Amino acid sequence: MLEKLGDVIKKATDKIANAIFLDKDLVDSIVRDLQRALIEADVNVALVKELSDKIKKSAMDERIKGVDKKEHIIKILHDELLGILGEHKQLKLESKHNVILLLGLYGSGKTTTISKLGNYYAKRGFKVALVGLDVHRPAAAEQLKQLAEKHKLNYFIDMDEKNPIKILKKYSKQLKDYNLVLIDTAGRHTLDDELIKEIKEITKEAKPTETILVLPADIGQAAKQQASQFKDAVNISGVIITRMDSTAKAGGALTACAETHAPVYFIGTGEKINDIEEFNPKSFLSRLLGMGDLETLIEKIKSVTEENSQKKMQKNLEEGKLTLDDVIEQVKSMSQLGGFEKIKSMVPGLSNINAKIPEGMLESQEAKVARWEHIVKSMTQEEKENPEILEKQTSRIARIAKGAGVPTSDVRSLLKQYKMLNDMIKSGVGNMDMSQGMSQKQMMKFAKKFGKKMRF
Ligand SMILES: Nc1nc2c(ncn2[C@@H]2O[C@H](COP(=O)(O)OP(=O)(O)O)[C@@H](O)[C@H]2O)c(=O)[nH]1
Ligand SMILES: [Mg+2]
Repeated sequence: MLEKLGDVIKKATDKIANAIFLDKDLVDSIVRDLQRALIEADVNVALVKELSDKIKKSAMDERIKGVDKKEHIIKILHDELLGILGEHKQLKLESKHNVILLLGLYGSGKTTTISKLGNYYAKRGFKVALVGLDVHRPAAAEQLKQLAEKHKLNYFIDMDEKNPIKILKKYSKQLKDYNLVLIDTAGRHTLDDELIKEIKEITKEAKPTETILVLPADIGQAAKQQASQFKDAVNISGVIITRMDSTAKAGGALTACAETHAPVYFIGTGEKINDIEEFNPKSFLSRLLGMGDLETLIEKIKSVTEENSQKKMQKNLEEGKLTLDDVIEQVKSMSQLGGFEKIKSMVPGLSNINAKIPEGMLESQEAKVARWEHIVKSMTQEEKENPEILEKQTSRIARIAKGAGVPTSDVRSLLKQYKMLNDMIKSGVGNMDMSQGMSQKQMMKFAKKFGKKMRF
């Protein structure tokens, strides 16, 4: 997702940071690279020009000199990029009853997003109901049903009813028992009068607390026109951008929404149920710049791990100390999170390490994790909490292996995994100022230490 743009911005900041003389030629060449990459990401030319002018102006500002100047330019670049990404606004949810209506054209990702949102909020304790009002395509209700059943979400559909208002009326009483009602609607090829009429009728009946437009990222800056059209016709409160993973034009879609002042609540980053995240321009930018983002990682971990182990792991992550249970939980969650590659881009510093996990490797982890769970069960409480004490303790390791019915090499491999993740968390997250990212020096040290070891 926007990797190329991220690379160019990273390179630009490196060039600024490493320059001995920050002369006009250098600034011009950096700005040219940035312009090209931003336009490739489909960001509006006028926005790009504004951003470049500001960078050039601050670079040539004679009042700021030396290191201050470098910092100043990087800060301007950061702030300008943040500016074009828009404000951070979250979906407003009351504890009692919320009705969220999802709108959008054909194939924008409404139904997929409904199930992702349902799953996301069910994991956060909401009692969720999905309602299918796409009455025009016969397969639509079936798709919603399948997704809901797969992810154990309650759903309300009526395959024989062609009037969405009647469906709403039919279930209105039952839906009162849910504190989050997510409504899937029909799309069209364009926003025509018929669609507007239908949406207005549904709105009148359902009284949504939030009306969200679903936009696919691949339409790029055309998102601006679509967002404003929908905004004019039916009062939308925010946007969800889907398919961020499958296009280089996502920059256009994001900045277009900011231009129309339509807050982006969530972004869809893949086809799987957990491929959705709250859009926070600041963390998005940090990731784009390769600074990593602990907040988002923790958010993701939250949605795929059990409620009570979450808090503990979050605390442990923040304190830079993992337990063996956390390690097992983490490896288990990885495949659900979208693999190590995805996690890597979220942990500060890790994104710069060239440690690739071979594809399919994570799938073969399940059996291993099961053995690890046996191993942990064979440990004493003290050993569980401080696995360090097992280092070089051959007899203890043999005892644990025997208890778990596994070879000692398995115990050692778990201990190694534990040590690696723990060290990684400690040096990658623990001592870092999140707003600054890692320094070049820290990064090199880190990469040297872990680059080769990053194997499971
Ligand atoms: N890669 C990717 N595909 C997505 C994402 N969201 C939706 N899709 C796909 O987009 C297609 C259309 O989605 P659907 O939910 O049926 O759209 P709808 O017509 O608006 O309900 C499906 O093939 C989805 O799997 C996403 O975030 N990433
Ligand atoms: Mg649909």
